[in-house]
Amino acid sequence: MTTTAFVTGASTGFGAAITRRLAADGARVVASARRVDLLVKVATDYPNTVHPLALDVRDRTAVERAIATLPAAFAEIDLLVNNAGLAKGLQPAHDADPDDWDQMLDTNCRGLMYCTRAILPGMVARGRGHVVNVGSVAGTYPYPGGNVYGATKAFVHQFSQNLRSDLHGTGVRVTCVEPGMCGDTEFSTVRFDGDRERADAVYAGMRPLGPADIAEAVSWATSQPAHVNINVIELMPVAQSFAPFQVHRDLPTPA
Ligand code: NDP
Ligand code: 8X3
Repeated sequence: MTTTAFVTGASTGFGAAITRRLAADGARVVASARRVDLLVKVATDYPNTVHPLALDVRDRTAVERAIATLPAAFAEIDLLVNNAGLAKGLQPAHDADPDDWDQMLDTNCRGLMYCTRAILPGMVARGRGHVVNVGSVAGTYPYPGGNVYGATKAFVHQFSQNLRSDLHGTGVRVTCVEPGMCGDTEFSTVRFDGDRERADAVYAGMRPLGPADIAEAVSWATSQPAHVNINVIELMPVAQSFAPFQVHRDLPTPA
């Protein structure tokens, strides 16, 4: 049976790679994001297979309308990949811009909730389906300046686990994919408001993951036999690992 997938944030980065990979694997894919010109470029390579859809996931009414009015060939979604998201800024909480915080919450949490809520009923009614949420290592491991971004990804992790509980017995599967540093996307350029030099410096002198690695994880998790649920996939580049706790030492050194 042909899978019908709905991928958010499909215009660049992970979402474009996931769309291409799923289409190459034989799925029909609704590729959604705000920049429809970029979606059309992806769709051009997969005629009749990738359906470009202009959508801002923060707009609940638009999400509900878009799901309700999909062309018949794309209407019965078996696989939702909630990938749209962003980090904005790296300032400590006391200096951060509250508008950046709102945008991260609205996109990474609310947008993901809206798409899930709109698509799940069809999956439950058909007794099959798979929701893949894109979290991050930032949802588990804190780092300076990660404040709200990391918190939104902790939400994505826990929402995914709670979905599994709600969907118990329905046949619908849920996976949270939690990558570490990944290059060749717009992630850091967006985080630093278009400052390419600062964005490139994040990946200087190391080999990050690439979007194809994330697409591979999604393809693997969604191609397991129907009785297997991959709960969480956490992946990092070999060049990234853990640091010790930081310790602030401001007491006088004993003589
Ligand atoms: P990109 O910036 O390349 O991709 C983000 C995608 O989200 C774009 O397609 C963008 O499309 C879309 N998007 C942003 N806001 C909205 C919105 N309001 N409505 C609809 N689509 C939106 O970054 P990545 O591919 O790296 O990131 C994808 C996901 O992976 C994000 O959730 C990110 O947090 C997560 N992640 C990234 C990591 C990394 O190191 N790169 C590591 C771990 C997780 P458009 O602007 O056209 O709407
Ligand atoms: C992005 C991963 O480590 O850059 O979610 O915050 S990290």
